[in-house]
Amino acid sequence: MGMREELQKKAVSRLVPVAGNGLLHRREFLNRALTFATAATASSLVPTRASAEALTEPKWSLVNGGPIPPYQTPSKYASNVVRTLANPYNLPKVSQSRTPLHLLEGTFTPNGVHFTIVHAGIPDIDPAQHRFVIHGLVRQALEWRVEDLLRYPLVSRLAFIECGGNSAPMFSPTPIQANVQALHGLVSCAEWTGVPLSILLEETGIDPRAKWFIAEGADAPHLARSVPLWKAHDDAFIALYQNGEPLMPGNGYPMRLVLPGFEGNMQVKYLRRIKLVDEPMMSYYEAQVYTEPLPNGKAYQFYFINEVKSFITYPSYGFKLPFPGLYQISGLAYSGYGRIRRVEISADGGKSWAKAALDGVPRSKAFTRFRIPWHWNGGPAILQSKAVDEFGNEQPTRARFVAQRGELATVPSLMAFPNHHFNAVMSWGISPKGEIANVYA
Ligand SMILES: Nc1nc2c(c(=O)[nH]1)N[C@H]1C(S)=C(S)[C@@H](COP(=O)(O)O)O[C@H]1N2
Ligand SMILES: [Mo]
Repeated sequence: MGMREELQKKAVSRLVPVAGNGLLHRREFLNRALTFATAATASSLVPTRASAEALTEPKWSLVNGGPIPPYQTPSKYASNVVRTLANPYNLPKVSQSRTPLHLLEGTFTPNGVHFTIVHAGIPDIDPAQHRFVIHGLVRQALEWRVEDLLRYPLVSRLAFIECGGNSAPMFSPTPIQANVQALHGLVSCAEWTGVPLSILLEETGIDPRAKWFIAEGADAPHLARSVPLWKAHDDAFIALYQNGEPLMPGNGYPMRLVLPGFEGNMQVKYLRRIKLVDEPMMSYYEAQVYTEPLPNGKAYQFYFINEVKSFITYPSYGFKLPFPGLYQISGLAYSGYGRIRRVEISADGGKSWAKAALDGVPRSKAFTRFRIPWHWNGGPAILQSKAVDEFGNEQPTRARFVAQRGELATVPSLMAFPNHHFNAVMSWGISPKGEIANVYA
């Protein structure tokens, strides 16, 4: 046994599993600092003895560095942390780009890699000429320019946005081997800043007959969706900033509707008008595309809320565990209803569960990062995460989900969305070689 293995073996022998197949207590590392302070011999869980090389000056520390660009982009060594494009040649059809969630940490999605879906390309909107109108069943129709909106009290909040078609490959009858980005990359989370819609509606006045509002974008598809009016009184807002800077062109510049927790398609970008109406308009995207086909041949209409969901981002398909030992499981959980209350992790395909540590204070309708240490003994394992939100909504098993919502008869293409709103428990199978596969458990 090498020195590395010996050091790690010594450290691992002190770890106490809390659930089957090597799951460790979520506070193992914090507790360890206490218990190990009194231990006679040093032992590290990720061990390498300090080498002479590590104590030598590296070459970049001996010369002047490069210039500062006006707008910085990631290190060239992190050039793999990019979106994947479904329509790279910008053919006149829908374009999707997926967030590399398996290469990110924390809970904010950087603006450069926030997922984007546009149904007819990214419009080139001059903010000085853009007008936003509220009309229909109001006392008085009003319009605003960007500079007008900026004179209102702005609010900032975290919110995830998820396309209803995210995770659609999970409806496949057999598991599709693809990474987190390909399977679940149509969700991102940002801090959005803007003006509450309720404030603007106070100014236009609301006709009591109004029950819905239709939001429409200024881009070519004139994407329009009906939103129940209660959402305007609740937490809908017109966002102008994304993670502190003006909205990105792909995410709605100069303004978009944010409907925290609602399906991405309703969060109309390039927002041009909101019309108050007494009934939904049954637009293409709500009557045809984003309805929910059910096994009995009927469809679930007006499926607005993205339900409680989680997935493990590491380890996941595409990574390989190099040797048995200690690993940190990490992933994302979120619910369109509110806060994440807890996330449970299994390493034995759902037979036993342990609570993951939640990073920071879970925020409503936003990403929550979960983590738990795991000692992989080199045998087969199935990793799963199951999130529960503050209202007790729990992610269903895939079997239960599919019984209610159906699955596809044939393996779909990764880009097709033949069904929507998949939120069941996901499973990563680990082979004794350390290879990771999408499995149904
Ligand atoms: N005006 C307009 N709004 C739009 C779209 C669009 O093509 N045009 N795409 C919708 C879809 S399908 C989704 S999933 C979300 C994606 O938001 P994002 O691109 O900011 O991630 O925007 C929605 N709003
Ligand atoms: Mo979407």
